[in-house]
Order: sequence, then C-alpha cells, then structure tokens
Amino acid sequence: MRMVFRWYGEGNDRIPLRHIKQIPGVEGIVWALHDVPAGAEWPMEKILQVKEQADKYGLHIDVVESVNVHEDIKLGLPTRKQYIENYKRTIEKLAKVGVKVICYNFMPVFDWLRTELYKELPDGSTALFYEHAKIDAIDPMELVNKIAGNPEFTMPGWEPERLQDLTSLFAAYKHVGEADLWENLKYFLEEIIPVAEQNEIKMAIHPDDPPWPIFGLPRIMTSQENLRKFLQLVDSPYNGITLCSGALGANPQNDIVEMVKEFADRIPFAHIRNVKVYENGDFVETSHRSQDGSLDICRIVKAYHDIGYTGYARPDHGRHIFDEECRPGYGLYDRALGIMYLWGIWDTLQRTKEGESHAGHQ
Ligand SMILES: [Mn+2]
Repeated sequence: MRMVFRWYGEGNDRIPLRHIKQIPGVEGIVWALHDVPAGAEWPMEKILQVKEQADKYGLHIDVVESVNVHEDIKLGLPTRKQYIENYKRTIEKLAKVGVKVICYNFMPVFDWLRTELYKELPDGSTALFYEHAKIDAIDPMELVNKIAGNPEFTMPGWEPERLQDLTSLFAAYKHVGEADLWENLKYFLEEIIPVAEQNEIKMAIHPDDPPWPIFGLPRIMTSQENLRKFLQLVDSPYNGITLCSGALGANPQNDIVEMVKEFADRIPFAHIRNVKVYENGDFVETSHRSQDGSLDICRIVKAYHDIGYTGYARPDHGRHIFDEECRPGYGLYDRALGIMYLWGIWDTLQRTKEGESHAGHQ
C-alpha cells in the first residue's frame, strides 16, 4: 500500500506541502489542475509547475484526481470527439512527467453530493452529511447554491462553469437513460484505454457518490455487479477502479471486502474511509475507526493486505476537528489521523505475517 494525500494546489489549499510531508508514510500528492475546465487539454507548463512544487518536498505526483470528463462525452453528443482528443493529449502529457494513475468519474451533472457540509457529530466535530428527505425536497439549483455558493475555494465537481447552465443540462439528460450512459462510457473507454496502455497510465474510475440516482439523473458506478460489468467493457489492466469504500459503503448492500477480493488486480487506487449509515438510509462521514462507522475498516484493510496490495491509497475524507478551518472533508488533522489508523492496521498485519522474530526491535 502506497500512501498518498490529496492536495488542491498552491493558493488553492490551506495545507502546505511541508505539512503533508510530515504525515508518516505519505509519499506523494494526489493532484489536479483545478483551474482547467473539464474537456480542455492540460497545459504542460502548469503540469510542470506542480511537479516542481512537489519535487521540492520529495513528494511524487504519480496519482492525478481527477481529469474531469466533459458532459458532452457522458451525453454522447457529436462534440465529444474534440473533448476525447483533448483527454488523450492530457494522458500523454501526464505520462511524460511520470504519472501512473488517473482517477476520474462518469457521474452526470453532479459529482459527489451531500445535503450538509458541517453536520455536528456527538463529539463536537463536524462532517459531510447526506439526508434523503432534504434531497427529495430541494430544488437542484438551491442545492448548488448551498454547496458551491459560498466557500473560499471552488469545490471540485462543483465548478461554477460546469453548473451555470443547469436547466439545459437537465433537459439534455432527459433523453439519456442508464443504458445510454453505459453506451457512452464504453465509447469513451474504447477511445482512451489504448492511449492509456501506450503511455502506461492506469485509468481508475471513481464510483458514484452516493451510489444511487439523484434528481432523476442516471448513475451506473454503484454496485459490485456494475463494477464487474464496467471492467468487462474494456478488459485491460489499464481499465481499473478507484475503489472508494465510503462512496460505495453508503449503500449497506455493498460489501467492500468482497469487492477488494474480486477486483484485486484492477484497483490501482484505493480511497479508504468510513461512513455511518442510519436506519433510514441517511449517512454521515465519520472518523476512520471501525467502531465509529458502519464499515469495518479493519476488515477492509485486511482484505487489501491479503491480496498483497501494492497500489496507491488515500484516506479520502476526514471530519473537521481541532477547530481547523479547511475545505469540507479535506482538513489536515483528521485525514492524518485516518492515515495513522490505516498504517496501524497494515503494519500489524505485516509484522504478524513476517513473524515475531524482531521481539519488538527494528
Ligand atoms: Mn472517494
């Protein structure tokens, strides 16, 4: 397991790289050019700038999250051709600076979705929360204003230029059902996976968060069965999954341990975090500790250890703790705690496997 940490870039993230460097076992950043709109080719000078910044702290830039897929590709419009060409050029450029994995998603209109960014937990910390009743009652535009309207920084997946024309986007998706979305995803994969292969970059789709349709928009990266179907669309080691325990785990039907086992050699990137799912299906993000949420993170990490996982992992989200002012879900403290929990489980399993001969000494 190779630990990495999401960083939003100089001037776009309050957390400095020198702090990330101090989290034990973190070897690289998970990054993106957040000011480049979806569908545009990434400029090489901006890519090199991030590499230079990371190099200074001995952090690598192996994992990119995300290169966003333009809506016209998901809609299957004729204009997708140019956006797919741009995507291929970006893959080639990223390969030149040593990138190994590109995370992306194929969710229509909205990326991740929550109803509250600062839900108070019993211990006084706050975290991202999803409430079914609120989603059922709210107008999508109202939610956009709530999520993307006020923060200090733009939120990934909620970029204003992407959401400005919400009405026409919804109209466009009226004619796109699940079957069409699968078709459009297949078309996209058949175009880009050969380029990924040539450039030795593993593409890793992020599951839908949460894993069910929202506002009548189709969502397909939702279950073990659908992930299996996805991997068969283009059966290549370069066509893989970002297995996100928290996204998939919001549906109690999803068994993350089973997914790690079944998709073992097709998971170049793991997001490991916990969620607490309530009786009525609402869920809140919690600390990583198994006892705090509905997912047994110990068993999930053990599943990765059992398959001899050598891919990248990140703690994904964290709560907002110790009065930290941070991006929702992306503070330093709780993600760092999460990493230490993951390492604690991993290192214990590793030592147990190696035997007890060290008698407590290195
Ligand atoms: Mn995730």
